[in-house]
Amino acid sequence: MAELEGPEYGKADFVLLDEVTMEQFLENLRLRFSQGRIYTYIGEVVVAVNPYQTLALYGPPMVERYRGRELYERPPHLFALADAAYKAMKRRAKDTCIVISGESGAGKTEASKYIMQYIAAITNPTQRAEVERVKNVLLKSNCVLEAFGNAKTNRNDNSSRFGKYMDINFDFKGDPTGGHVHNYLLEKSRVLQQQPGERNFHAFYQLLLGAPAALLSSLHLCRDPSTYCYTREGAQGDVNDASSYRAVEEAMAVIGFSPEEMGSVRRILAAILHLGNLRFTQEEEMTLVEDTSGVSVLAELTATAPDSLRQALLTRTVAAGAGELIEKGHSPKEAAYARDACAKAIYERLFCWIVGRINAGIAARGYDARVHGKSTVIGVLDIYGFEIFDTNSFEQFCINYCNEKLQQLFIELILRQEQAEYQREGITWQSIEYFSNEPIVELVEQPHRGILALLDEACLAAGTITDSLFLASMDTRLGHHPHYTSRKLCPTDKTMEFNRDFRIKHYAGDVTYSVEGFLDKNKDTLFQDFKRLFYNSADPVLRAMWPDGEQSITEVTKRPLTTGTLFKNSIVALVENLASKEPYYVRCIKPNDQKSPTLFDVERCRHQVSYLGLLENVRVRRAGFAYRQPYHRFLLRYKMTCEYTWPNHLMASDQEATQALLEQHGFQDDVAYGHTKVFIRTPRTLVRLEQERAQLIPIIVLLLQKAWRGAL
Ligand code: AOV
Ligand code: MG
Repeated sequence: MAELEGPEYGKADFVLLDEVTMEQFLENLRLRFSQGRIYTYIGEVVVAVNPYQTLALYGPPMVERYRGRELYERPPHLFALADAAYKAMKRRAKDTCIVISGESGAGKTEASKYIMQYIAAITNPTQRAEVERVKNVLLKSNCVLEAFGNAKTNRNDNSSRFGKYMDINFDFKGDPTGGHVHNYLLEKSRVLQQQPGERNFHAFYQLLLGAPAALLSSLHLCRDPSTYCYTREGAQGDVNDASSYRAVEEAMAVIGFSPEEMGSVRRILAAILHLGNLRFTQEEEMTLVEDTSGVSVLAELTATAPDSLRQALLTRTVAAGAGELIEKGHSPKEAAYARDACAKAIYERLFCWIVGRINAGIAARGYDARVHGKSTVIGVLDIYGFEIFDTNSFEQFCINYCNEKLQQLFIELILRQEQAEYQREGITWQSIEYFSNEPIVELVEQPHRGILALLDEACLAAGTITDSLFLASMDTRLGHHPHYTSRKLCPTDKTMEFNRDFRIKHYAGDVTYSVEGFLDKNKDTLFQDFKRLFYNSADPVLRAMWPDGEQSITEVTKRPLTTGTLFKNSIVALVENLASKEPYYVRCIKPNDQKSPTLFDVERCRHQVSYLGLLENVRVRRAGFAYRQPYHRFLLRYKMTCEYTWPNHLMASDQEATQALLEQHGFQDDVAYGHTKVFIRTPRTLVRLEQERAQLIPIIVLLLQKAWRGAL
């Protein structure tokens, strides 16, 4: 179909498969992957296979090939999709969004960067300085967000540990005027602990391995990550850490972080590493910090008073009724818990502060809708993919729930869009059966009855409730649910532990979660003492991160929303936002678990094609009409195949001309005529038109050459 793609490259669109079977789908995917053709369409959806190698697909010549072209004029590519979204935004003033999904390591983040790179490349032809600045900040923001929000996991060396939705605003000329990043739940528990073989966030290793020696010593750090409890697991570092450090510093400067702010960020990172090394002991009734020099280093780095710091580490203030406050000493265990909670909180707030700072850098400046016209938006969603580890905890639960929501949206939009289009064009159609993941979404989020509600209930219950009691309450209340099970409900299943594990049948596979830590992570308590301490820091960045530190303990009576509920609310809002825009989809597939550029693991791919609902997607596309084109576009491409339309038709409308063309070919039974578009049911019809066209082109070229020579 598409330019330069012969049959040896397989089908550029799965809609063109002879039969829609899993085998044919996989064979086509494999064939194309083996030739470096990693993109294939299902109508307007791009299916992308991670090539695990650098392909020459993204340079300036490629941008030129796709700029302003229609989807089918060129081989399938992310650039074509980005261009389609851009055109919809520019020509029809539509807000659009590009939703990139797929499991961990499938290539979502890379795809999102190529899409942004393309949009940056095709905009601002007149080189307006402010637009150039905005584009630069948008592009550089990825580097900084990845340093602080990505980490090596056992699924992906550069795994996103937060969700990212980036809006890019455009003026009436179609040039970017600004943008905004929304971030979703950072996996902050990673600051404390990583599974074997994994690492903490890149930023820590980058600082340790990339910072100049003098800077490190001013932060009281040494190069070796194994010195620090929090970075011990991934201590070998990565070859790129040092060079990434410089790239991140440069990117931060471009975004507009001041040298002072960057200094604060480095000190905060260092403080977290030092904090992790603090140990507590008990002498008589008192808890003490083992190594007191640690406290003075921390006080220096956080610009706080050493005594206040020590006090926040070893005690907490509690309200004793009647507005009275008393100080309660920690046991060493409590102090260690508070230390870890503090480290997580600092990192999370640092990350949010960085996102806020990036947003300040890309906020649309001086944009006035009355003068410049309505601003339109392209949103790009790149979120953590579905994941299964050896041990899955609250974080995986949230991440996988989020992926369920996105899958649900995909199902709704793909159906809705098809139906809406047929309706708009006055065409009747027959709907296709889908696997609906609605029950799984409900299992998690239903008010009063879902897992998140039961978790909140357990968190609200007084003192004695434990993770395993929470599990027991799920077993009682959700035991009947077809997508929920646990060892108690299924005693013979030895892959689960009694009183610890439960399992959800997700759309993308079964995941066993360990309930350990669920209550704690959901409550996410941080003692007010720390907040107040940092609020009083002399470091303006650290101080700005704790606006809630001003409250006194007696004011902090209202229970804050739990992590699970906050996350659910943010994802529900995200899905609503996406649904309000014209969506474009990239469905990423991970070809193997070895990161090999040559291995196409058929079973792994089969599983992904199946749960992503790609076959159903093809069927829906084909059940109705495989192809649709506005009449004038259709004629532009095929008018040469009919004497009534070549070189130009004389009929009353493009629709009549299209009708004449198709009837001359005998295709009248395979088409329907909508108000503005022609709909073709079977791909074969289009293939035959294409063949005819391909045969005619050399003749026409010859004729034109003759005519040209004659004219000379
Ligand atoms: P993800 O975003 O989908 O996983 P990434 O986009 O980080 O996955 O891709 C993982 C790795 O695959 C990258 O670091 C690259 O090495 C390689 N890769 C992906 N796409 C391409 C491409 N188009 N060309 C070359 N290499 C590629 V996660 O964030 O873990 O859900 O949570
Ligand atoms: Mg990612």
